Formats: sequence, structure tokens, C-alpha cells
Amino acid sequence: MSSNIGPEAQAAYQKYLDAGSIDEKIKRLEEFLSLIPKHKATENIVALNKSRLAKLRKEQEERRIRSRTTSKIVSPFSIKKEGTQLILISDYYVPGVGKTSLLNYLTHAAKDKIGKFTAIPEIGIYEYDKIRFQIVDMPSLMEDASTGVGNGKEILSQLRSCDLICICVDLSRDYNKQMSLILTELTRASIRLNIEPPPITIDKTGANKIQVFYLTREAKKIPNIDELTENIKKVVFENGIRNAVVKLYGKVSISDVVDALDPSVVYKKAIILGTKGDLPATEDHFESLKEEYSNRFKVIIGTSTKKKEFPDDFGEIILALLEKIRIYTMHAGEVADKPLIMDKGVLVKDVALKIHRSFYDLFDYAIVIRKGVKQKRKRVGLDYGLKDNDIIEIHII
Ligand SMILES: Nc1nc2c(ncn2[C@@H]2O[C@H](COP(=O)(O)OP(=O)(O)O)[C@@H](O)[C@H]2O)c(=O)[nH]1
Ligand SMILES: [Mg+2]
Repeated sequence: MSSNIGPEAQAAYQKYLDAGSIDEKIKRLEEFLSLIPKHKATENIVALNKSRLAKLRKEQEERRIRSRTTSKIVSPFSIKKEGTQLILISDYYVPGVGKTSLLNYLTHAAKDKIGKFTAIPEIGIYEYDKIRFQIVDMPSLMEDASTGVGNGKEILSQLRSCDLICICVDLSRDYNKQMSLILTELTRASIRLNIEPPPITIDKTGANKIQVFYLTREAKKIPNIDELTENIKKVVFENGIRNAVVKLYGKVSISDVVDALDPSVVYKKAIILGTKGDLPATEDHFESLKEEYSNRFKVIIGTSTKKKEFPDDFGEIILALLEKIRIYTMHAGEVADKPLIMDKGVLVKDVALKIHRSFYDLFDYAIVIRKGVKQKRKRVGLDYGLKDNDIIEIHII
């Protein structure tokens, strides 16, 4: 063990080594990691042990699943996704941050739950331009939610499958405290916000060795490549992988490799909704909040449900952030009322497959109507790229 880490951390490490159960090991390793000073000289030790921790957590989760009885009871936290799903979260505080007020403002649901503590999620549908967004108002996250406090595990696990996390922050209180609690719990639950997955692939191979390749100019420029290669090999080995090809396609750090090895890591888009913008001093707080977090959050919105201050084009903001477009299908000249919500850059074939496999299998041609200065009507094939608000009629043979 390196001498860079101090006696307290060394003692904690010994306790980790002595720990008997998985739960105990996880606790001790977390303790150890929290005691290591974070700087360049300890970066590799931290990465290696985070990787161990991820493996232990995976094992713990697998055991939990195995030991679960086959009861048919559906958890109230398990929410069936309907369309694009937005989840409102906040820290726990009395009085509340204003999540339920926002839910009610947007969807008219749960009016009687405003100002009350709710232990289970509330759900509503926000309609914008005939698009339905499902809004889930989650119970607040308590400190140590990621370890299970206050149904934290159930709440955080729902966040893993949503389309957008809306972090609600009470602008009349210390926003840094709220942000830091939420960001800490999300990080611990392996939820990464507003970043792309690191440009790494790790494939198991037949050869009995771990090989690391730097495949782009950017990857080749990483400083101390030899050291990084050695550390990648250690971390991969630590995950129980003995034979693998690791390919790097860009600038990558050792902690990115740890994330890439951890199947529980998810990458989510998130926005910040400041609440209670009508209360004193909230304007100043909102300006500072924006200043501090705008590099990590593209969308930060100040609101007041009391004064009905909320962007009218919230749906538009979400679609743009999630890089989604509207496609209207047409049948016998009649345009559908509700659009399909598709990823930016979709092709005609994606729409055909989305409607029904047979539209793809039996595809003949499609008519696309694009509104603009001059309306264009075009006959196109499967590989034609579609744009927001396009109307499409698929003809089959
Ligand atoms: N002044 C002000 N109070 C608000 C606003 N939104 C919510 N509140 C109040 O804050 C308290 C908590 O609201 P609630 O929506 O239940 O918060 P939750 O616990 O996060 O769901 C209630 O007393 C609300 O009336 C707002 O925009 N302005
Ligand atoms: Mg509430």
C-alpha cells in the first residue's frame, strides 16, 4: 500500500481486508475511499479500489436478486413508463421544495398532496403540442439515499430508466447544499449526468492477456500512456477479467475505465428547476446557481408556481435537450393528430419499423411533406433522413 494515503486510511484498509461479509467489505472500502486525499499521486489507488467496490456492489446486487422471493407484489416505486418520462427529485426538507406543486402546475394531478409529505411517487401527464410527457414526482432524497435510507434504492433505481432527471432546488434555501446532496447520492448510485459514456470498449478475447490499444490521435496524445496502460491492465484484472482487448477512442482517464467496466453505470440527461422564485432573495440565488452550474447543466430554469412563472415552451426545451423530433404519420391523406417522438437523425426505415415491422418488410416508397417557406412533397426511399415536424406516408407493396 502506498505511503501517500495517511495512517487513518491505512487502518481503514486493514479493516477492509479483515471484513467477513460483502456488506461489511463494501462499508469498509467506502470508508477507506473517503479517507484517501484526492490528488494525482493517489489517483490510481482510488481507481483500483473504486473498481473493487463496483465489483462487490454487483455481487451484492446479484445475491439480493437471487434471494428475492417470487412474490407477485408490485412495488409502488416501479412506474410503468408512458412516453417520454421526466422525474422530479429534490432533497428532503420541511417545507418541501415544491415538486408536487410543479407536478400539479404541469399536469393538474395530485392537488391534495401539495404541502404534504408523500412516501410514494405521484404521476401526471403533461401535454405539449399533443405530445404526452409523463411526469413523476418522487419522494425526496435523504442523505445516504444511495445506501437505502428513505427508500433511496427504489427511488434511485427508477431514475436509471427515465428520460430526463429534473433536479428541483428551493431557491429560498442554500442551493449548494441541495445540489451537493443530490449529486452525491446520484454519483454513488452510478448515475452520471450530462456526459457521454467514455470512448472505450472492453471485449473479452481468447488470448490469455490484456491488451490496450490507443486508436485515435486524441487517445495517442494522453500523457503518461505507459503508466495508464499498466493501470488499465490492473483495473481490468481486478474485475476478474484475464483476457481482453481494451480500445480507447479518445481522451480517457483511469476512472473512465472503472466506469466502463461497471455495468451499473448509466448516463442520464438532467436539468435544474429552481422553485419558489417569488420569495425574497431568490433572484440573486438563481443568478449564482446558474453561474456555478451552467457548465454542467445546459438547462437551468427559475420558476414560481405561486406566480405561475414557468416557460410556456417547456416541451420544446425538453425535445431540444433530448435531441428528439416530431414525425407525423399520414394515412390516406389524413395526418395523425399526435406525432411520433423519434431521435434526431432518424431515417424513413426507423419510422417504418416503429410503426410496424411489416411497413419495413413490405416497404415500397414513402411520401414526405416538409413544411417550410415552400412546402415540399417528396417521394423517398428507406434511407431518407427526416426532420422535425415532417409528415410521412408509407406505401407498401
Ligand atoms: N412561495 C412559494 N411557495 C411554494 C411554491 N411552490 C410550492 N410552494 C410551497 O412549498 C411547500 C411545499 O410544496 P410541495 O409542492 O408540497 O413540495 P414537495 O414536498 O417538494 O412536493 C408548500 O407549502 C407549497 O405551498 C412557489 O412557487 N412559491
Ligand atoms: Mg410532494
